[in-house]
Amino acid sequence: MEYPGRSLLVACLLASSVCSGSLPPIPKENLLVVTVATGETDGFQRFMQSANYFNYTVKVLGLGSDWRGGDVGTSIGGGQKVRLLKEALEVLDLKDMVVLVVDSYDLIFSGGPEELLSKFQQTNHRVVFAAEGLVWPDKRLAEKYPSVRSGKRFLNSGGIMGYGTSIKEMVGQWNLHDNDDDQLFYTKIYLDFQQREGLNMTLDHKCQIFQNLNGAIDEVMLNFGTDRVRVRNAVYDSLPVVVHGNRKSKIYLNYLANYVPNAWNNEQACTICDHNMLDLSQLEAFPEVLLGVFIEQPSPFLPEFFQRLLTLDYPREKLSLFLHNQEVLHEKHIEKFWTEQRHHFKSFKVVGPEENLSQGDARNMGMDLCRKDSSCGYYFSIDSDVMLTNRQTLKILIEQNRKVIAPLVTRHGKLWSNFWGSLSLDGYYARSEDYIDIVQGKRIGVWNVPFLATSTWSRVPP
Ligand SMILES: *[C@@H]1O[C@H](CO)[C@@H](O)[C@H](O)[C@H]1NC(C)=O
Ligand SMILES: *[C@@H]1O[C@H](CO)[C@@H](O)[C@H](O)[C@H]1NC(C)=O
Ligand SMILES: *[C@@H]1O[C@H](CO)[C@@H](O)[C@H](O)[C@H]1NC(C)=O
Ligand SMILES: [Mn+2]
Repeated sequence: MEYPGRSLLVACLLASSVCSGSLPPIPKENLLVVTVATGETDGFQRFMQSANYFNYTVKVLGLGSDWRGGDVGTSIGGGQKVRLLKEALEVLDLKDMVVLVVDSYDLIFSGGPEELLSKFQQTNHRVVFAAEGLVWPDKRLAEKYPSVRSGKRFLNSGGIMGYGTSIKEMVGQWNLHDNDDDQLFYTKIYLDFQQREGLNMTLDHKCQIFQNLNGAIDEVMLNFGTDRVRVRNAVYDSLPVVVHGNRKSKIYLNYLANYVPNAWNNEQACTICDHNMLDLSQLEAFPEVLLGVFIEQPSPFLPEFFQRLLTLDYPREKLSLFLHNQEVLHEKHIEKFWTEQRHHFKSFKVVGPEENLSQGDARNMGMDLCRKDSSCGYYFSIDSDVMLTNRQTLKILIEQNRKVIAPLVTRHGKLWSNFWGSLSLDGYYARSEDYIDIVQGKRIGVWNVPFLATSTWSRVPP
């Protein structure tokens, strides 16, 4: 049944500032999105994909220049971002403009410009920063922060939104070095009462606009719609527009970005999986693949496991094998396999239990073999308790044309079972923080490997 006022009600829900009767909405054309990216990393492409989906216009600063802002993933730095922003704003006409400044390697959009502008207006401040529950980089500043009754207390500079003239005034104060810390710079301004009032600054304490994921993973969930997926903060009952994998939450952002904003939906399943595929038939030769096989525990049906491995549809002379066996009881199976099959592979290396290698060292050794061999195009890691049920697995994986595909690393709390990737020079596997380096900024697709069945792996949706 239709009733009068229904459509007005819907419009009010979408942009409640219109309904509060206070201010006219800010036109979309007045929004300027700015980010700094020195290279078009996978993370950057993911950011742009989400921006394009919502028709954001993004101004990218610094492309092609050298990064001199330090290693922001693990230590302080990032000042170069502020310098480039300051330089850019100096020459722009900012009258009536609203500027959104965001990171791009570790950030995606989950909502569109109208919603963003409306939520910004509702803050009733001229400058709004993202907020987080953990203070960084200087813990000693924690007590200087104004206390909040509920919500996140500390500033995060991965997301800043404000009227252009105010943002310009704020970053105009920058006179530090490129490797000084951007977040510390903004924090000091915010903690200065005069400046905070003068610039009319606030933090987005309840994640209406910005969701920082570090320390907040338990607060967020995915909301599946018919054609879109959103991140919802269940603590503040909000639908943040910007989602940021700050600090150690980058893997979790990778996981969310497997769905948000429309990478996966209930109707079409994965909508981006067939983007940028590789056509194997167009290659002159099949690339070489190193298979890393890990027998880290007694495994029933090991001979059957080997049989399945041999049925892989791939030119045998392009396959090398690295096998780590931790179990004395399996030595006879491996001996037989090795005797019968080693000549059919390009190379075949076994590391047995007598080497007393830890699991992590063994996995690193497998990857290193590939990394140090320039003819090794891809690395495929499989555990002996995994059943390979599709003979085309290698070909399909190569056709996906992704840097890293790992079905299990995206599962919270469960880091490792199978791993596939054409290795770049920047990643090592270890069950430590190094692990983040492997996947940082790279796309991981659970959907990419629907043909690997393991005892522990389950498919989307989560
Ligand atoms: C973006 O713009 C295109 C073309 O104008 C339009 O078809 C599409 O619906 C817009 N997307 C969103 C999310 O508004
Ligand atoms: C910020 O400015 C708005 C008007 O633009 C005003 O209503 C509000 O009270 C100001 N907030 C603070 C904290 O000064
Ligand atoms: C194997 O390594 C572990 C830990 O590195 C050590 O405790 C153990 O004694 C070693 N065993 C043998 C047989 O060398
Ligand atoms: Mn960031």
